[in-house]
Amino acid sequence: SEPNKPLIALLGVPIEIGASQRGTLMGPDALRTAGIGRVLDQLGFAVEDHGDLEMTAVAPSDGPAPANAKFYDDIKAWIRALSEHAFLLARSGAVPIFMGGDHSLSMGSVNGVARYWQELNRPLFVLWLDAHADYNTPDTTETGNMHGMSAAFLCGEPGLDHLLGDQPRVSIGPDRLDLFGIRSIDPLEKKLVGERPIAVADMRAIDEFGVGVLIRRVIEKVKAHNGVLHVSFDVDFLDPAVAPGVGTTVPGGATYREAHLVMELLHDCGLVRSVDIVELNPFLDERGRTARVAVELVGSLFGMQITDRRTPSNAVLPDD
Ligand code: EXY
Ligand code: MN
Ligand code: MN
Ligand code: MN
Repeated sequence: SEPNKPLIALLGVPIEIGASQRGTLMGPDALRTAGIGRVLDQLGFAVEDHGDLEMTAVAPSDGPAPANAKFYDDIKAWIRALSEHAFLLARSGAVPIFMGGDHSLSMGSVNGVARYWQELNRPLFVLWLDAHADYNTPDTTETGNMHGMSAAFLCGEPGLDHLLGDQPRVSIGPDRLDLFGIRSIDPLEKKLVGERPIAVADMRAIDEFGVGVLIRRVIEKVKAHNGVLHVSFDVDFLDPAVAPGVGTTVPGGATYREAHLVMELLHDCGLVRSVDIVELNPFLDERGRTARVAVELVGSLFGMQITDRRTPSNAVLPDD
């Protein structure tokens, strides 16, 4: 890559067994076809595409798979390989963009980058853009699909304790998770979230306060802790009318402009150091429409602006 151009590392993670619907294994290539590399290159980044995560041989089963965690042994292999790779990419100084693949991949991507930031003693915060809380454990899940357990695992909840094997598990803790766009949560999952210090901006909060105020609050919190931000962008955060190509659609999601404003504000804050783009299912998409919207949103996250006019945060948030 050319000198002094900020470096972005693309890594495809073609996993689908964490989801209920097959098809997210085609997500990475759909994002490539929709031009994710070209958009980032045009924004001035040096873009390295590392291809798709290669599957390493599964470690011999180190204990019985937990009940109610479908395809646990296979997902274990993905997560262990991805966590190691994510750690190395973060340590290389690149901004890694993990292209899914279903949301179970975040158990590896976030764990890996969190391991790097822990070495630098910088707290890692996670913004979870999603219709779902993904805060189930094997004990609370109604489906056994592990893409619904990622946030809980990353916050240190029990039930998947051997998932990473001998790799360090770096829990971010519930106080560093922001659930944003939630509109579908299971009863036991809702109870568990309610018992934890998790910041939740559900769709009602977004309707009442607007994404501008709510995202600024997330940014101010990260700044106050001298932290860095990982954006875990589940494409089903968007309204199904905008993003039909996902396996678990829920009506009443973010509009096209709400999603762009989220990304534009995140770009302006300069704190985003890694990204997941997950749950894109080209098999359910309509002529690549969802893949294209996802790539446009990544463009906004990395600096595509309408008029390059920035609004200072104090223009919106009341002075304390
Ligand atoms: N809460 C449901 C479950 O646990 O199966 C649905 C989870 C959907 C997960 C997608 C990735 O956001
Ligand atoms: Mn590589
Ligand atoms: Mn999700
Ligand atoms: Mn979701």
